[in-house]
Amino acid sequence: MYSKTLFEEKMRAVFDEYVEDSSLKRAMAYSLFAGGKRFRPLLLLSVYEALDQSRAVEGIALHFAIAIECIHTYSLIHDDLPCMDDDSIRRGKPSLHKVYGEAEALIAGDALLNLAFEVMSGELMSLGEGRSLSRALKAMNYVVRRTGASGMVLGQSLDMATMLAETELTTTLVDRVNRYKTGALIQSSIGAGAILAGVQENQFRMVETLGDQLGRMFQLTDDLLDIGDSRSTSSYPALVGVERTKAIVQELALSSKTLSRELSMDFLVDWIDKLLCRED
Ligand code: GRG
Repeated sequence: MYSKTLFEEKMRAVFDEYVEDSSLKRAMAYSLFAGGKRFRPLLLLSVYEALDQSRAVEGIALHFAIAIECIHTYSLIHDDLPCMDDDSIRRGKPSLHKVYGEAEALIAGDALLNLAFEVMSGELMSLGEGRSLSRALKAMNYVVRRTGASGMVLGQSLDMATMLAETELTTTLVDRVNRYKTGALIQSSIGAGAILAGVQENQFRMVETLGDQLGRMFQLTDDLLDIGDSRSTSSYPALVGVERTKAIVQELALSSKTLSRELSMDFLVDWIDKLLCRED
């Protein structure tokens, strides 16, 4: 199983291989290697490892995991910009735009998104015609779709609208924002790992449900950590209270543990327990 350190070493090597030296590269690296839990890429890799004993496309899975972290990092860089959430600290350091300026931060985010496509498609080209290629294409399509206008980017747009108070807040709306903004990328990670491992269609539907539950849990635990942040008006605790939010998290933990066991992803039971007591 990949450790965070090993994943970061591999990501550094791929980053250096794909990106030529420039001040843009330094800006991208500032955010990409600023720390972070690497939860999503390690999720993708662990799901792949749990479901594919043959490890036939392990190298592809690694490149997809790196792509997911690039997409996650671009979304954080853009989210921190003054025109969005306006955050000056990210991963314990000044946000990228505070150091490199808004224009360069915007561009570095764009470049990380492109890099994700480059790293995924570059690996596809190394595959001959066959089952592995069709799985990898399907996984790439899944990641790209779930992080775009039918996924994470849509979630950000919905969230911006709620922050501008253009829409009345309801739990249904907040759930929708959470599902897209946070859940879709987590679903992409678990889904891509499962597709690369070759899961069957009926099993994949369960994987998507599990991704959705993990995404909701991740966002709600984040909301609970952020209580007191006056900008978090669209958070669940602000809407239904802390106790009710904690109860929902427990329900999600229970059902996602059951689903993990059914899908032979027992390692997730431990991860879910860690998520329940996360501090960052
Ligand atoms: C700008 C298109 C676009 C999308 C932004 C991810 C996102 C959508 C916004 C970030 C704001 C936020 C609080 C999102 C909820 C998801 C979340 C908790 C992100 C932080 O992820 P962690 O905790 O961060 O995994 P690290 O630094 O550990 O990688």
